[in-house]
Amino acid sequence: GHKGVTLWFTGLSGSGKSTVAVAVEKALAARGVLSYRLDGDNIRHGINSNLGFSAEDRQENIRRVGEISRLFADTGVVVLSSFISPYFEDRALVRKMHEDNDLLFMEVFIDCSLEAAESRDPKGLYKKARAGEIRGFTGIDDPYEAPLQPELHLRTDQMTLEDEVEAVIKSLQERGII
Ligand code: GGZ
Repeated sequence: GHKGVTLWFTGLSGSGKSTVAVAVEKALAARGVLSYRLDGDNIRHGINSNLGFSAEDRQENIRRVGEISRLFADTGVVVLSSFISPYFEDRALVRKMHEDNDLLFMEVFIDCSLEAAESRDPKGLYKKARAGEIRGFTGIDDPYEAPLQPELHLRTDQMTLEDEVEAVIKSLQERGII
């Protein structure tokens, strides 16, 4: 068996967090490793549907998601959590929740220039933010505090998805998790 762990993907909207998480999920499944993905799509429409994007609401979003990740990790599953999680302090709290419970936590910085993320703009949200139709959009008029010492740093505007998945799998192997 393997130890439970949370891989915490942090980065701008459109940086590729969910894309990498989906591909890692597939690569783990191919190795017979059970994983579970958490992201805005299954969380912000459900348990966190009462939260918006103020600093306070983002903090509460991340706190709840951190607790959910911790519970899943405790079952031995590899948890793949993808949230912008723009604040150092909020990510540090999630790390502490895991470490206080002897659970592994790996912060994966999905690093992509604002220019590249904005040019992808899959949902047209950057365009709306630039037009002032969305206020407080991360990277435009809201902060993103980049991790200083992430366990993994993936530059998605310079790497292939295949290489990114390989880097994640390799770091799980090096830590003896899989
Ligand atoms: C950032 C926003 C905002 C604002 C809506 N700022 O590209 P997406 O659409 O699918 O990813 C973004 C998602 C971010 O939710 P998170 O739960 O990951 O955020 S946080 O960790 O900061 O709590 C984007 C959409 O929600 N979105 N408004 N103002 N992203």
